[in-house]
Amino acid sequence: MSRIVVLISGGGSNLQSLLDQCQSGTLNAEIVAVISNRPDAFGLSRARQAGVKALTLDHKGFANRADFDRSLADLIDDQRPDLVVLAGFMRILTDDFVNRFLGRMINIHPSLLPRYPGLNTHQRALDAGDPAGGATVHFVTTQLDGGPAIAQVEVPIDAADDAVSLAKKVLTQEHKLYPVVVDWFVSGRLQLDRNQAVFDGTPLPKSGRLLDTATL
Ligand code: NHR
Ligand code: GAR
Repeated sequence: MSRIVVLISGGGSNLQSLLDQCQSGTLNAEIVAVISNRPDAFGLSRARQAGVKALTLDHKGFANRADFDRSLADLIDDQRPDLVVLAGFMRILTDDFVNRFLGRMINIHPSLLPRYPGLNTHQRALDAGDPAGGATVHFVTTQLDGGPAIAQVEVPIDAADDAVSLAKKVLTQEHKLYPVVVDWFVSGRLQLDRNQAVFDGTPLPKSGRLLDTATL
């Protein structure tokens, strides 16, 4: 069974969705550890509640990013994961770190990449008058939120939406999207090949596969 390490910084609702699907057997994988850079992250309690090892590596205890990232990478390697999953992890990772886990680390980002890499994505989509927001799962590369996309979901933006309501709607879809992509990876259907995401032997389109919210 595939071993997964999940990195978080906060609430961990995406983590919860993955924990639930591992627990129910829908996802044929074991979350062997959850690591947070913030000691107060609620997601750590979710891990403990599920009987999963919960670890904190506080970035505030390090002089610089390179030192923190080396310790984090060593801690991850200790867990012998097949896949590293970023789920609301809020620290930019150094090139050395990314290269250690290249091809076996994915992130979920709350926008329709390549639109709005970085932070504050929902407000930026609203300010631009976009008809839809969404989320993207991508391989993590040294290009921030610029690694090859694997899959997306779209969420329509209504006139009444603000950043909070849109974030909530997108997050609900993230909870469905992320386990699907993790399943693709652990079942051997998904690879990173020469900076392209390959699914069932076929390169995926630039923005990944668009999954229909109705069938997720
Ligand atoms: N690192 C690399 N190299 N590549 C990616 O694609 C990464 C990454 C690290 C995190 C998640 C990403 C997101 O989905 C992610 C992708 C944090 C920031 C950020 O600016 C930006 C993007 C993402 C995560 N972080 C601030 C920093 O200085 C701190 C912000 C805070 O602590 O609240 O690290 O959006
Ligand atoms: C999610 O919307 C995720 O896409 C986003 O933060 C939220 C985490 O929620 N990630 C980022 O913004 C990464 N910079 P969760 O902790 O409840 O899963």
